[in-house]
Amino acid sequence: MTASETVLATLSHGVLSLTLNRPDKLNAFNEEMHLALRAGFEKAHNDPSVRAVLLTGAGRGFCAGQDLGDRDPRKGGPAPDLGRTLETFYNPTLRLIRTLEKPVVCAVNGVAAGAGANLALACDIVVAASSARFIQSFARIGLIPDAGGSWHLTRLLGEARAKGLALTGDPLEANKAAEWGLIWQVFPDETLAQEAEALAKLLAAGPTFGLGLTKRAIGAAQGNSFDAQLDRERDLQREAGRSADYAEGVLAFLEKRKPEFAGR
Ligand code: T3D
Repeated sequence: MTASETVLATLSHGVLSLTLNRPDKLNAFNEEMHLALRAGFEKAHNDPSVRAVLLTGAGRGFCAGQDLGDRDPRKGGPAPDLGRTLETFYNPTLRLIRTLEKPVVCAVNGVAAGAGANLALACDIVVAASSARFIQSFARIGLIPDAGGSWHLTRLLGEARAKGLALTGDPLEANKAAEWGLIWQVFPDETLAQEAEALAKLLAAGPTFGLGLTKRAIGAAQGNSFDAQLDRERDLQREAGRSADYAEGVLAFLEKRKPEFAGR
């Protein structure tokens, strides 16, 4: 894993905590932070001792998207190829998050703007501080919602709300985001970190093999017909039914004790 101050990484109780750490820039992405975050999610894929991931930001913001200091037109030269930067830096990490067969909790501790907002939306369970805001800032600088934003907003909110947010760039307060179904839950600012950690620990101690398959099933549902999805559920349930976690879950129920899941 890349050692970098721009993303702090710790592993405890099966939870890999990744903290975006450029607080003076509201954790805007530079290339170093991109690579460090990607290394974090690669570790989550490759290390069986990681059972869940908790993503958050240091300081008063979650993430302000691309560091616009690195896109300063006054520096001269040709216009940047933003298709290339998405393909090289953003998209690999977003794909790692979506395909990770372990739960990813995102604790949005403050403003989440541009690709920062959409990074949060790519995570499985998004919780936010009550003071947090989600801003599709792209509209303010002539860009389109990227980092999966056009996909998540449309699916989670429907076209009317997706277009309202994306075309105006108006901030969406955390409470309204939860009310609209964009995120899971809102906590008071003072308790967000503690609540998010407790949730990540709970998931990490759970039947993570089955939780990974659940992620796969829900991901597939987006593009499947009902019939195709029933077939998919049959196949995934077959896999889940062969897991040690399932045997342990049933046994613990019958023996009236707490299950001890191994994530296998
Ligand atoms: O380029 C590509 O590769 C394509 C991909 C693009 C993806 C994108 O994310 S494009 C969208 C980029 N992001 C934005 O447009 C958001 C810009 N930031 C803001 O609009 C505001 O900062 C916020 C609404 C997020 C927060 O406002 P506020 O008033 O709470 O804070 P602030 O004072 O504006 O920001 C605090 C500091 O962070 C400030 O620095 P300073 O003046 O104290 O030295 C500000 O410049 C810095 N900062 C905030 N966002 C960015 C940033 N610095 C660089 N890049 C940023 N995105």
